[in-house]
Amino acid sequence: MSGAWLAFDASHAPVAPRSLSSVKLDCNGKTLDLAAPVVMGVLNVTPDSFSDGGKFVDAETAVAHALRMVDEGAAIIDIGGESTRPGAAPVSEQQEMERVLPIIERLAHMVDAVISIDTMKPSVMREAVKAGAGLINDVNALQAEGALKVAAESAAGLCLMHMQGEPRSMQKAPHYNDVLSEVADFLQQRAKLCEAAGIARNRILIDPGFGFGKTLEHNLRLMAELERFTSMPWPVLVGVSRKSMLGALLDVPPAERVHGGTAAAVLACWQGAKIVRTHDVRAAWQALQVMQSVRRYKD
Ligand code: PT1
Repeated sequence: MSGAWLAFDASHAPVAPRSLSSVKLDCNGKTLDLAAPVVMGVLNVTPDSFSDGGKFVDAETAVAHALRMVDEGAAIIDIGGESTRPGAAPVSEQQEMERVLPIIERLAHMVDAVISIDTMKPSVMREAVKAGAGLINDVNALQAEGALKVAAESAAGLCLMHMQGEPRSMQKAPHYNDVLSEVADFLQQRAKLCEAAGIARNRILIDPGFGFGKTLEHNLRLMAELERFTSMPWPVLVGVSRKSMLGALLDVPPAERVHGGTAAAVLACWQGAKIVRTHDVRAAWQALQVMQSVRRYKD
């Protein structure tokens, strides 16, 4: 008996293949059912966000946009106060807190959806969870000093993402000898470190980090071989929405990449990804309803 799902991690007792078991993510008191893929809606509260630049800085507007995304089918709202798109500059801790905390505080009482905090800073993670966030989404995979401790002391879910370099310079000259192995090894190592720190497996997500220190070819290879990641023991989140990999393929500006991004979301979830991070919730939700309806008839 040597299915790939067993061979991957022999140190743990065999479990049913993912396709036969229910996948749940613990998010600080809320439980996300990932038996079927779900949509994470993007709520940027940065003045320089690449695809909805500055539109949601005002708290009222941000809350209204979040409510609309929930209405459109988002199971998670991902709130970010520091842009991580290529070339973006870092912001101060205080500025980031001022942007995200008022919105988390309001939303936490208004929606059943899980509130996610998109941050690399341990202090922001801690305050956001206190304010009601159920998921810590860290594009730096908890590598900042103190981040792992804050995560371990919380009961929040965690998304560990792969990035080569840092947002400001990551697209200058991305290089890998073997992008699949390097990204997979990194994510496995970070997830194992979390588990060793006492974080339960059902609190952990992994994310190959599309567009984060990757050429178009790297991104396409990761997408084509996503099963390399979805066969690992942690549910996979993907974010391709409006990114320049789509721009390179379609030659259109971010707001016109919705259809291409929706196709990419389906490709990812067909290969077993469980969460799609997107600006275009309605489109992704519809596409995933169709995909999942078909998938139930497979095998
Ligand atoms: C992501 C992600 C994220 N992406 C997770 N969090 C962004 N877990 C922010 C471009 O190439 O994929 N996973 N948080 C947004 N970052 C980018 C990166 C935006 C690249 C645009 C590009 O255009």
